[in-house]
Amino acid sequence: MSGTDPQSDYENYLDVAIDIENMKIRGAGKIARMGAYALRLFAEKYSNVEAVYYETLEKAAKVLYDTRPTAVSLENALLSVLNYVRPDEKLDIMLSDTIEGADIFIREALEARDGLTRFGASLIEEGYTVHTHCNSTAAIECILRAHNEGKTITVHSTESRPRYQGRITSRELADSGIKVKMLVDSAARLYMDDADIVVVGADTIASDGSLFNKVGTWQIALAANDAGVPFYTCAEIFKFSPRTRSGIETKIELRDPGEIADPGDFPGVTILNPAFDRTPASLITGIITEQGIVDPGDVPAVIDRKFAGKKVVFFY
Ligand code: RI2
Repeated sequence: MSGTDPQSDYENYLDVAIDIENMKIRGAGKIARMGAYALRLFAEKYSNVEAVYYETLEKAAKVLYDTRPTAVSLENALLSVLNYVRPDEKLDIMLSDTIEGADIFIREALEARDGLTRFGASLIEEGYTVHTHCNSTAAIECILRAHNEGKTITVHSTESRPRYQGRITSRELADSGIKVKMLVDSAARLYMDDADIVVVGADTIASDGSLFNKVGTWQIALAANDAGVPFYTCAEIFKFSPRTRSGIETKIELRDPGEIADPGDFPGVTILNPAFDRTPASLITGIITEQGIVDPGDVPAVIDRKFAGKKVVFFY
C-alpha cells in the first residue's frame, strides 16, 4: 500500500531535491527516506577528491533540507546520516559511512512505521468510522492493518485542497475493499458526529506536544473535540523535533498560490497557500508511535531519549 520508495529513478541527489520540492516525492516519511537516499547517492557519485568531502556533504544536505522546511522528518534523516559519518576519517571510510548511515536510517524508518501500526490498529474497533485527512502512509497502514485483522471499518477521507492528497487515500483504501466516504475539507464537522476516531499523519511533533500536519488538520481536531471524538496522530519518533526542544520554532511552508488558483484571475487578491497548520496538544488524545501511544505531555522526554547526546547541528 505504501509503495516502495522510487530510488531507482534517480542518478543525482539534486534531482531528488527537485522532486521533493515539487512534491513528486511527498509524505513526511518518504521525503525523509529519500533525503537519506539522496545523500547515499551523493557519496556513490562523489568524484571530487580535491574538495573536503564532509563539507560538501553538509552542503548537499542543506540543499535537501531547504526543499521542505516544515517536516522535521527530513532534517532528522539528513542529520542522522551526517552524524554517522566520521569527518576525520579517510575519504573511502567517509564514503562508506555515508552509504551505511543512509541504509540504517531508511531501514529503521520503515521498521518504525510498521511498528506503530500495531498500536494504531488496536485503537480501531469493529464497526468503527475513522476520519483521516490528506495522504499519510502511517495512518493508512494503521487502517489497513485493522481491516486485515477482519474489522469492518468505514473511512471518512477529507480530500485536502489544494493538492487533493485525500483523493489518493480514498482510492487506496477503497481499492483495498474498505468503505470510503470522501468529503470536501469544509464538511469535516458536519460528518464528525458519525466518526468514532480521527487518525491522521504527522510532519512534525513539537516539544510542546503540538502537531504540524497538512493544513486543515487543526480544524478537524477542533471538530473532533466539539463532537467528543478522540483525535490521534501517527508519528514515527523521527518526526519528533529536537529543534523545538531548543526553542527553535517550526516554520510553516507557504507554497505557490498558483496551486490554489491563477492569481491573474484575482487581481488585487492575495492568495494564501500554507501547506500545514499546527494543532495544539490540548486537542490531541494521543500520538501513535512505534514505542506505543505517547501522551502529548510526554513528548519532551521522548525527544530527550531519542536525541540526547547526539551531535545535532540544525540547518537554518
Ligand atoms: P506519512 C504529508 O505532507 C501529510 O501532511 C501527511 O499527514 C504527512 O506528510 C505524513 O505522511 P505532504 O508531503 O509520513 O503531503 O505518514 O505535504 O506518509
